[in-house]
Amino acid sequence: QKIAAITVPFDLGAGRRGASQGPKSIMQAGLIRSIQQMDLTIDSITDISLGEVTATAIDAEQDITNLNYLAEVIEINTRLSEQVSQAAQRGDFPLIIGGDHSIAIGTLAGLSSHYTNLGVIWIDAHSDLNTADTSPSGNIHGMSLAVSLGIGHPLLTNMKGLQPKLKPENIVLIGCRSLDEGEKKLIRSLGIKCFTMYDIDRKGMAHVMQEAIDYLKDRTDGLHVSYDVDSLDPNEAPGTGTAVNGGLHFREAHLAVEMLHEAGIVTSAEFVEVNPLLDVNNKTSQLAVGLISSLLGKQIL
Ligand code: DIR
Ligand code: MN
Ligand code: MN
Ligand code: MN
Repeated sequence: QKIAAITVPFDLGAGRRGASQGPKSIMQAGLIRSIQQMDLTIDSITDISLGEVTATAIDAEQDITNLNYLAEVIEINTRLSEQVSQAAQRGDFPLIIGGDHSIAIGTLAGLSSHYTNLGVIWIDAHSDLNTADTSPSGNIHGMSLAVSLGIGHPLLTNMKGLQPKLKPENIVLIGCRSLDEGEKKLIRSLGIKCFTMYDIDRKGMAHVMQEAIDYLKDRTDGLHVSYDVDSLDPNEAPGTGTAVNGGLHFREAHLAVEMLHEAGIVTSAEFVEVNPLLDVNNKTSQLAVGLISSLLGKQIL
């Protein structure tokens, strides 16, 4: 299968700048070389630019309180969703490189029409299930999963028409350790499957991933992996905007994607929130190259 790489140098969904330099830095860390060494074919590399942003899509009637850079987030995600949809249509494996996590809105909008039961594994210290009403920051990267469930501002949830893009029972959260009150309520009320750091400590990553895979494999007809590098411990991934202590270790983080590859059920992936401005010796970009390669099938032996 061919890989359609899509780079999204966008960071206005986050509270601090720098994730826009993620794609360039991950490329410089050798992503393409690493993929080619596995005898995989990269069909195309498409860079999504923000382009000209007019606020005309947002009319004066609409309440945009606590939605930072809404017009820009809509613009980039609309462009991204188009490219992701075309890649999926061609039968390629869409590989999206962010950028902050708000770009999951466009990725999932682009994917959803190609599946009747799209599954998502959301690996993240956060759950990104806020709305403008529950968000402590107004940063849309903390809202992208809620938006994909059809919960949030209509200009976001209505992207590409059909909504919601995901069903709550087709989502698995992995690595959570920083949840806002509204997010906790939503996880409970929708019954979203959630493996927190507690569960990972208690059961081990291998057990957790096997449960997640078994849970998703029969109920879904496609599986998207949305990998926020802040799921890792800040010692492993210092180059990210909202680092939280007590995260995944290097080996747990790799085991997760190795097991996903082995399961053979992944149909698309995105890696987000690498912020080179906060990084130490490009450690986080190099880590991202390793994680992406492992997801695509890189093995030690
Ligand atoms: C926080 C942080 N829950 C917010 N979210 C982040 O602003 O909504 N998501 N950093 O990745
Ligand atoms: Mn996130
Ligand atoms: Mn996060
Ligand atoms: Mn493998």
